[in-house]
Amino acid sequence: RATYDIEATETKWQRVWEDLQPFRADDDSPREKRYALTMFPYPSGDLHMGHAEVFALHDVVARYWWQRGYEVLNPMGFDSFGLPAENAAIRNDEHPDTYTRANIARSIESCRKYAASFDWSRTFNTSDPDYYRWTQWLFLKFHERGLAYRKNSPVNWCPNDQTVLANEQVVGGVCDRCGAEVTKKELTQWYFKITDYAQELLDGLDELEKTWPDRVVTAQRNWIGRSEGAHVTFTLHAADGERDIEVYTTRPDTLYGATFMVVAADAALAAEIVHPDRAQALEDYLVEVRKASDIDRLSTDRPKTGVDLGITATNPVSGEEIPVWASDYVLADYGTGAIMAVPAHDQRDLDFARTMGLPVRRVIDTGDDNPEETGVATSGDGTYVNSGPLDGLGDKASGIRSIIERLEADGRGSGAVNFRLRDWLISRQRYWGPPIPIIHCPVDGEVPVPEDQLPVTLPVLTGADLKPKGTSPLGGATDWVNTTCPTCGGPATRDTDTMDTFVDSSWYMFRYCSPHDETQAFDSAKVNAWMPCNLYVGGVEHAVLHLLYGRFFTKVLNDMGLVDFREPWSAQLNQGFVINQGKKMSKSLGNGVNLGDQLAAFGVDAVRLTLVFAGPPEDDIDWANMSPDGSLRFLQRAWRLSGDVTSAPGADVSGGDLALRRTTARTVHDAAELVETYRFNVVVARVMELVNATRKAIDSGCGPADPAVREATEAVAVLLSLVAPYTAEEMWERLGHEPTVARAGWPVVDEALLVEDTVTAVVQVKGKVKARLEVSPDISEADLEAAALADAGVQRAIDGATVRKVIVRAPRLVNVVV
Ligand code: ANZ
Repeated sequence: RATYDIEATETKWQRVWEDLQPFRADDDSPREKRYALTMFPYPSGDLHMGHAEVFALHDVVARYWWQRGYEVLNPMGFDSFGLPAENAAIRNDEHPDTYTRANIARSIESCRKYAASFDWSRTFNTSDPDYYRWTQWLFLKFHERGLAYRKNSPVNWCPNDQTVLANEQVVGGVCDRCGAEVTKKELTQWYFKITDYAQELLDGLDELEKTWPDRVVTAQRNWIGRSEGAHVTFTLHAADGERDIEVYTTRPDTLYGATFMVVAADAALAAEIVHPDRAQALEDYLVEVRKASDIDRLSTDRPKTGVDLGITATNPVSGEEIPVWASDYVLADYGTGAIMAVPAHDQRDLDFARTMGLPVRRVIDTGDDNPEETGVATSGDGTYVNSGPLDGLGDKASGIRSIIERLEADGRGSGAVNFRLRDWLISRQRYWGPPIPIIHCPVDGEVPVPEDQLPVTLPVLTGADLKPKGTSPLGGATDWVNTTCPTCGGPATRDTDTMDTFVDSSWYMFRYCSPHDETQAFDSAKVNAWMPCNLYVGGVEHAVLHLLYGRFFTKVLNDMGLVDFREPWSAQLNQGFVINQGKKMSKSLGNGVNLGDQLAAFGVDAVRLTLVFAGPPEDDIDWANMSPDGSLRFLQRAWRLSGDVTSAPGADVSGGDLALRRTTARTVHDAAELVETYRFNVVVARVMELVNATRKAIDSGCGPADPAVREATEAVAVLLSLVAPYTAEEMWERLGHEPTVARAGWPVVDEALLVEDTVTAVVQVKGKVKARLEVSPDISEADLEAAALADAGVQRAIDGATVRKVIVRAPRLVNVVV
């Protein structure tokens, strides 16, 4: 059997595409615009199976849009700042830029071979000074608006690696890289005030819910973590006098059951209010507390620890005096950092009460056994007891309302909303990121670098200079650090921190709209013309941080008047993982699949087709169960059709074989809907069916000269161009057309071919099928009834009896009741 030479074909078409540039997006095109964005990669090596999957899926949509006549923006760049490049540079004693650029060059080469339809004229790297100049400019704009600020805060600190760790990097109190015991350290850090937008970020999800994956929307809602409750003020009797302290609670209605208070042990408040006799105990306890991560601290099954602060507070509704404790299960930076403990109805409070021998008082009778005896707090609904004026009430909402009203009347509290979302810590004490464009002056304080002095470029440091030392490596570049104050001209120093890589990726989608603009971050008119992105394809691991930060940036840019929309990504699709033998690919398991090897063995098209055909895009793909060789056989089979067609291009198809024409029309019609609903695997299945039908028509039906065969084969080529671009080009050429099939246009479907000619109507008499009639799909109820009653078999079944009722459901069913 004839086959095509994979390697020669790939080389041939890469040259043609290089020449024709079929995917270059024209800002001024009169066509309707579509923006297909896929998450840009981190250039830590060459492309791998995961990239192959996401680019193949993404390309189906981008290429489909071109075929449908849209002007498509489908850009690609590189998220090139960050730790891997820096660590590689330390290892190899080189500059991170060297490592980064080598990987980017390889990845671009691989993307080209892979025939991803990216517009390479718009590519950039976030580590290019031409890009990070504008990242710095955006920082200054945020600063101007009070959205970038510095504050002291306790951060996780690894004394061995001399670096800050994220909460996720502290496992069981030790550093997950080196095993050293992690401590907390107070550091001055830069933050973006994302909390100003908490409510709006939450509200926006109601609309996005319609077009974003559920798991992403849910993850964002949980992360933002809105809760409603109240602030309640207790009077505290400290050794040096009285003071008010406020707690945040979601259950103000349980106030009569508050039998003690707990203050976060590491909050400044604890040290301020502790009785002098208990100060040493608190001090000792804090040493232990600093080792735990927030995740550990909030865990319910962790043994409770704490210190009695030796003072009391007065409950604002009952007047009761209750003891005040410090513990680590209360977090310093959530709510007010202090709680009223209601052990009967909150499990962590109950565990604490039982450990410390504190009283438990039930205030809601839920019908369950008493928590004091069972050790299980009851959080359900019930009737209030031991609660003064609330006693006997059975409704939580009124209970909450009533207590809040009372607190407000007494000036001891008010209704309140709380968010779990914290401000975004953006400073890093590392080298490979955009320097924060601030100058510290002993006279003028924090002075923004004037815009015309941007970018603040990184000083060139290599190898050992980059090693983490506890402060930013930039601090060692003395010539760079020492500068003059833009305000007073006196000696001053540069801020030595760099920005988190998530800052770079929060605005890259805007930059693609005018990537080479040297005068501004982006051209607003162009951005407004292309955006919001019609589709964003990428990994679900970015469900929270990246996607939330990008939304936040968009809202700020809208407030600045720079863009006319408030959400950057209208629709979103998350692909699954490519796994092998049921497990995630990993070096230690030795089950990695090398993309280059697969491409060499089966060709680009077969690998792409396999990934698209594997199942719904969201599902994981187990490469061990795939058969790229089967994909290759199918592609060759499709390709052979193009060699068999004998009619000329442009042949009149109207008289062609009707059955095949109907199959073609139905396939093309359905494929459009299937692509739009991301059921790409079904598109492939339908193309396979069309290939089979065409083969049959050639071999044992109307024959290769029938124009319906050409029509079908051309449709196969265009549909395959979404998934297997090389095979599709070869077919198109053999069918006598000029390249490129990628821009051939979606096949025009004759609507008449989609209409079913007849449908079968079933006629029942006394519940038994007595006739089947071929009728028009749009037959009226009256006509169908008449036709049914005229049928000889039906008449025989009625056999002269009186027809009592005829139930007609046109066009499929008639039921005769006698
Ligand atoms: C009394 C109470 C009674 C509570 C009850 C719950 C149930 P969300 O929904 O997450 O906002 N809390 C408040 N601040 C805290 C902090 N800094 N660290 C740890 N826990 C804190 O949770 C709010 C509830 O978590 C608050 O309502 C408080 O406990 C606790 F039957 O107050 B509650």
